[in-house]
Amino acid sequence: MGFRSGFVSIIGRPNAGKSTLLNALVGEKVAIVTSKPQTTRNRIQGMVNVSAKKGSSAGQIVFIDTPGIHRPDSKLNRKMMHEVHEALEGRDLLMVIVDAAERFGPGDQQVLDLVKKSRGPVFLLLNKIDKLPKEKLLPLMEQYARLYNFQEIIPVSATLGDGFEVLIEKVIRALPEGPRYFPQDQMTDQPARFIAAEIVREKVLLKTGKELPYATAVIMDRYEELERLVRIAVTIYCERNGQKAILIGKGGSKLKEMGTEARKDLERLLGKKVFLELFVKVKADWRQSTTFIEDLDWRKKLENL
Ligand SMILES: Nc1nc2c(ncn2[C@@H]2O[C@H](COP(=O)(O)OP(=O)(O)OP(=O)(O)O)[C@@H](O)[C@H]2O)c(=O)[nH]1
Ligand SMILES: [Mg+2]
Repeated sequence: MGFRSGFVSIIGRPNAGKSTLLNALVGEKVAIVTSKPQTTRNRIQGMVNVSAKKGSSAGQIVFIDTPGIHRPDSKLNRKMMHEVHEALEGRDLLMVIVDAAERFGPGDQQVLDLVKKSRGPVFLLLNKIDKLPKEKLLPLMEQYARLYNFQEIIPVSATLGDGFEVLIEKVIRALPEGPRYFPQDQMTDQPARFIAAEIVREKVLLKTGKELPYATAVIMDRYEELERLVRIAVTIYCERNGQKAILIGKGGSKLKEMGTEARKDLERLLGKKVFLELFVKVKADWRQSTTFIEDLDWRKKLENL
């Protein structure tokens, strides 16, 4: 059997576990994860290289993580949904992921409606089965089988890695023969400086309350790789002065906390010492600004160089 390869888009509701799954499959943190919905804002590719086994071919799977499917109410949200639609085009396989521990609701229906409009094979992943009583799994699989003609329904736990072997095997089998699209040691298509900005955003999301995550964006001002050190300066944007005060905290304590955690992650990721500077700025209504939102998109930025 020849080498197989292809692009596999992962779509689903916010918080279903798309990014957790991507990271676990790739074996490296290429996408940020938090318990807050709408964490992911751009589509992210993660590569998985598979070696040949008895009865199955070797291959390379390019998984594409996407923002959670939701009804957009701002330019930022529209841009996020645009990223989902981009991932629905030109891929070899679609993988829908649902939180098996949650009831099927209007959000899931919205996902299903999108799936029905798409062409090609579709897998359904029932994620978070670690949270589901065992006897509920089979009825749930039957319930989903009635909703759509999924090519496969695979129960997984993205956090425990349950079901991964079956998943990889079935994905490889569903892909066409093709080339290795990326070098074997490349894990993601994102530039390091974009991942660095994302890591800072993750800390902001983790360290702040309910409303702030949606109102914050992180822009890389400086990324300078020296021999032993990487110098990074980023600005965290928010929409109001009150939010700025929360982000900075008493005597700068919150900002310092976020900076320390981000720096530790970055040093691990980059394998070098990191000198990280954080700034906070207010930019009213940035979520409605087309130019600002384009500035957040590294693909657009690379095109404009
Ligand atoms: N118990 C359990 N929790 C999980 C599993 N997979 C993901 N989670 C948790 O679910 C939450 C959301 O995970 P994400 O990977 O950020 O979800 P997402 O679908 O990428 O979310 P958005 O980017 O906001 O659309 C996090 O708190 C994860 O730790 C799983 O298999 N089991
Ligand atoms: Mg995500």
